[in-house]
Amino acid sequence: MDKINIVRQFYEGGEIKSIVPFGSGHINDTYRVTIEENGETHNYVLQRMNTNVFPDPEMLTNNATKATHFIRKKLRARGEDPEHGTIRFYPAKNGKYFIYDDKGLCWRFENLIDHTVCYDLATSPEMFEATGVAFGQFMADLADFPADQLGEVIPNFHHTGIRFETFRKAVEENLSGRKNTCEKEIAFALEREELAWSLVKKLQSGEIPVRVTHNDTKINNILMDEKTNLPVCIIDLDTIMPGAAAYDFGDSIRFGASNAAEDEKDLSKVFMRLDLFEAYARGYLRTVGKKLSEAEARSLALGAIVITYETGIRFLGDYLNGDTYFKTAYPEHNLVRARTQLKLVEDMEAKKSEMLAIVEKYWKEAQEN
Ligand code: GN1
Ligand code: MG
Repeated sequence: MDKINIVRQFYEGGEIKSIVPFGSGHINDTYRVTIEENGETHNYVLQRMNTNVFPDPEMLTNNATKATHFIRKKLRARGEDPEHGTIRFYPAKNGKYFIYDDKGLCWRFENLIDHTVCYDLATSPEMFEATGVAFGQFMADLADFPADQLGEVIPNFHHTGIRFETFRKAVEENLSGRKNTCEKEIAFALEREELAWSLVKKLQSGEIPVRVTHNDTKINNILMDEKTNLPVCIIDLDTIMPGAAAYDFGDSIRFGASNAAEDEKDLSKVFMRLDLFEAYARGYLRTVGKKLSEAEARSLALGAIVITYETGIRFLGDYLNGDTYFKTAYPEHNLVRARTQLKLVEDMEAKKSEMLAIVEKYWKEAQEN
């Protein structure tokens, strides 16, 4: 079945003008579909889901449609436009939100909100602060979402302790035979086992609460208005699951407060910008700070280090396994990604007291308002 026929399973109207690769995801294959209808041109997203990573598309689409439905109600209550603030998935002719084609590949189709763009890096502190507001609002909107309605699409997704064990196994097995090319990085990662368990322990002891979280809060998972560069809509709801605020906050910092791309080869360019950290923390804590305990607020700074470490050992583990999980554009891609993450961990460790002071400042400010 070609892509036009696949689109037609979901959408019958108009004339399909183009279907082109879109976005920078590491897991699914994403295409932008342009359709001309009644003299207007609209864009849509066609996605081939990676069923090795997401083996249960039914659960996946269930989670995403339930969460968007819930958020739409919140937007309506605030007088905001629900069609603008959330993605809408289209049911296929089979009545489900996904189809399998004749090759057994799994597809879904959704709208792409007009006049929006995605960024891989924050272009200004103002933009990043607004991103903090958007993800803060997202968590606040889902605060009363019944977590038991969400399937765990990828079990233990941000259980960094289990991620560490998986990484240690990848080192031991050395399936790719590449271990000798990354001894320094492996040693750096193995030395930090304690970090892997730090947030997990806080969750297990109840020091910080379990919340419904996005779990992939990269800045490129927000559609920005093409004119104002301000957030319009949070996308990629594939990993909405119970989790911790610290992981979501931290993942935004890992990706968006870095001075360079996730796969920058020149490590001298890779460090965390404190001005961007502060901008995000301000936006986020001014939005949800009042709902967080002091311990939870303090865990946000640790969250940035832990999720960066987790992402680093996932990339390095995949490199050692022979690149079976993340898409790569060249043989060392996962190693290059792992190096940026571990460099960021080192840099954040050095800046930890400043990060803590910033979150405390905005958390306290939020309690007074
Ligand atoms: C993957 O495909 P993408 O870019 O949305 C990964 C995230 C990682 C991210 C690293 C399901 O997300 O967990 O943080 O790459 N998603 C999954 O950039 O594993
Ligand atoms: Mg994702």
